[in-house]
Amino acid sequence: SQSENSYSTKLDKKAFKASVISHLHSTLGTDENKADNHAWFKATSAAIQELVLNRLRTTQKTHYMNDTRAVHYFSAEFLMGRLLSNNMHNFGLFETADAALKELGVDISDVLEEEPDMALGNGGLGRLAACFIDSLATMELPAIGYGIHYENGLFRQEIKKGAQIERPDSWRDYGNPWEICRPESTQEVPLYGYVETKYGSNGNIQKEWHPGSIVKGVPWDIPVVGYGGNTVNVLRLWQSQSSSHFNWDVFNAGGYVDAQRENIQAETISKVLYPNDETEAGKELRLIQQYFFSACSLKDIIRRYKRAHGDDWTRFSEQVVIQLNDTHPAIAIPELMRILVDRAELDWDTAWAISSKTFAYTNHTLLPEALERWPVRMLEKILPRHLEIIYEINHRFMQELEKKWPGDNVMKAKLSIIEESDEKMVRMGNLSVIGSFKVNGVAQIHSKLVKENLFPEFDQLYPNKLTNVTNGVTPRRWLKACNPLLSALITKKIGDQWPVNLTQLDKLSVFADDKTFQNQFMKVKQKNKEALAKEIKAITGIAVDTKAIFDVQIKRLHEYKRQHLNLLHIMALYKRLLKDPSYDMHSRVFIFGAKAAPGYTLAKTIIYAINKVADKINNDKRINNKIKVIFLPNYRVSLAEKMIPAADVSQQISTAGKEASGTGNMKLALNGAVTIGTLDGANIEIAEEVGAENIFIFGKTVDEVAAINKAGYKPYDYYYNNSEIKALLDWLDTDYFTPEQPGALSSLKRSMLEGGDPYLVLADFESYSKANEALDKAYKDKDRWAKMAILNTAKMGKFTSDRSVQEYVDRIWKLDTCKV
Ligand code: 26Q
Repeated sequence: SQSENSYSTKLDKKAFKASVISHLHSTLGTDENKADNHAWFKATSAAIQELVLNRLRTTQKTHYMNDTRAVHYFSAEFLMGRLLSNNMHNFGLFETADAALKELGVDISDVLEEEPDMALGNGGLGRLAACFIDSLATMELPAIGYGIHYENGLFRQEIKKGAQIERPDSWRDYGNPWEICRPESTQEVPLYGYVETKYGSNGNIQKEWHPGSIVKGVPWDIPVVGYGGNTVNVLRLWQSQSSSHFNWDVFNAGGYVDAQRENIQAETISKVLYPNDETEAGKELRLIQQYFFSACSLKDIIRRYKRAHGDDWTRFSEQVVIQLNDTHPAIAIPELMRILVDRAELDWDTAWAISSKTFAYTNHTLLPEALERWPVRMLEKILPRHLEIIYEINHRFMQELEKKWPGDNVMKAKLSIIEESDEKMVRMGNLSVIGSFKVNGVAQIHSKLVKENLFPEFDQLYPNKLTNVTNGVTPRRWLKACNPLLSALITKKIGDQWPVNLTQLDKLSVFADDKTFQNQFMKVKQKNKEALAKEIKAITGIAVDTKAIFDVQIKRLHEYKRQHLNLLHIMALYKRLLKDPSYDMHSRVFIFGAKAAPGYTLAKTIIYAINKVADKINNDKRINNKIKVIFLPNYRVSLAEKMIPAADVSQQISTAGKEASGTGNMKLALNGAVTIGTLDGANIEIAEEVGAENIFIFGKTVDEVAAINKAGYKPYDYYYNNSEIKALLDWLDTDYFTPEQPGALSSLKRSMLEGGDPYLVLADFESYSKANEALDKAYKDKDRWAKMAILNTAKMGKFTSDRSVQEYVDRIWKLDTCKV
């Protein structure tokens, strides 16, 4: 109706004020005089949520009436961050809300700060899912995100005496204004038990799984508002609940997760997000989590499909496409087969034809330790019928291989879903490739390595299955909302369409040499640096010079990301300054944000090392404040939104071939930071876009890394042949940085010598040091730097998640837009 469609013009300042006050009274039970910032946050969110829910109803009605094909994005993680600011921006109501709250005597930024992050993800993979559902709604595509309603998201990080401490993240303590519980759509999930063989209605052998226990999945819906506010899709997150009539078996969680567990209950399943990214946990509870949300989501999809199509399965894969965000939900493949074969009593070939046209799989990593494998024994215990189905899938696949490569058992062993090791394992990557119609990597180089190194035989067998879709980020959150000053400047120059058509940023290129524009652009950067400096002061007590280079490395702590290479270089600069106080360098503030997996000892040592080196450098009067090192605790989406607009330099320094894509690299460059980075992941494509003059590339290439490893890498050669490297590593072995704890950093030195330096830190050190010198020189030339910064923003058009999603739509999902 007309009134429903005039959503964005419906609320002027006066009406918005009235709505907030009405919610303050009737939803919050308080009033203008008593309300604190949190009450204002709740009331403002409620006012916005009213509009959100109207559009949600209209969207769902429209999708239902049009019986649209939809993508179902299955992900164990959705790193949503805060929603209020984004939802206001997407409804075009941010300025209205700002002005309305001002008249009520309330500062909107204080209100926004009240919102806890939805930290239901570890890092890149989880945030990518959040960017994709933002783009899907913005592009008016029928889509639903399916995941887990973790009671505790990624742990809150505290730094005590330089070391990381994990604390639980309870993001719903004071209620969440966005989520809606849908008890009417509760699903039941079977677990454990045994399989019975019997005769089905048509006289064929049928299998029936008699579960040992059943848990309930209760869905919570989070509305996902598209830019412009027309389409509102949903993110459906499942919460586990015990179902009264079954007993709950004992299972182990272990470590950090163990500490969170109070009792052996069904509720445990959705209690906590596993904090290990890029490492396999192999824990029973993790597998149960994966099955729990996959099974709930599939049942939900099938219920919706049957409402429209009854028992006619022939159109299922025309209506439903399921994207697997890594192998975490891969158990959905045998689960769909189980439903089709055991429940719907379709024959195997018919079922497989449906299933293998339904799933597509995204690979996010090549690191062997991150490739999921589950013990056969564990599957047998928890999901006995699924194990049988996996064996059947594998058996038929082996027959297919025999036809293609007769007698080639080496090939069969390689491609088998079952790894015949001492403890037999199920390889979820192989299952995903076999069970999907498309498999994609997340940046060109990564997808090439997926084809050539990870799955070369699969690429031969299925020539068009493996493909690339380079990642992207949503410019609504990562420029418009987080960097209002730069956004306003850009809009003044090129109009207001860039948030939905990011390649228009290229129109800024013609102003890259324009002195006036350079001044305006760098003035915005300066203001953002001042805001971050204030934040740094408030959080750490440390004052930083905002004329210094703000150099930022923000990402999970992992050896392959090489925060320790950055640290070694900082120590080198410090040493050079101590040796020669006139050493020529522009002052620089090195800012880190990183969480380490709680069980990853070396990663925690690197955090400790950064903090200890920081203490020493920050308090050393001899170096005249030339260097400051800041470690901001509890890095998360909302902190990223404050750091990224203020960055001059973006550190993207992974060992070539190890970072699948990276997405922080895109966010930073979009906000005018210049990258110092290796030829890895999406850095390569960023370099292509901005040009070699506007990025500092260093280090061994993928091919060089392979050659070095083949020849046998000898880190000691670098140690003995480069006196600076030797001095730096030896420095870690003294008590200079940790007088109260001698030897605390020795393990870091050892990892790069006896440990074999698996990520080639020493091999890349000199090249990194040179690139840093070039960067320092470039920064001293103000005009040159301004031009570089502008061109970084101007050339980031490719990296909008709208482009990524459009590629998925064209080449994988085959969806039509549905105007609401
Ligand atoms: C697996 C098993 C058990 C417990 C946890 C996990 C687990 C959890 C999260 C394994 C991996 C992850 C996350 C991986 C991830 O974030 N990968 C990143 O994905 C980004 C989006 O594609 C890329 O840009 C990054 O390069 C990649 O590292």
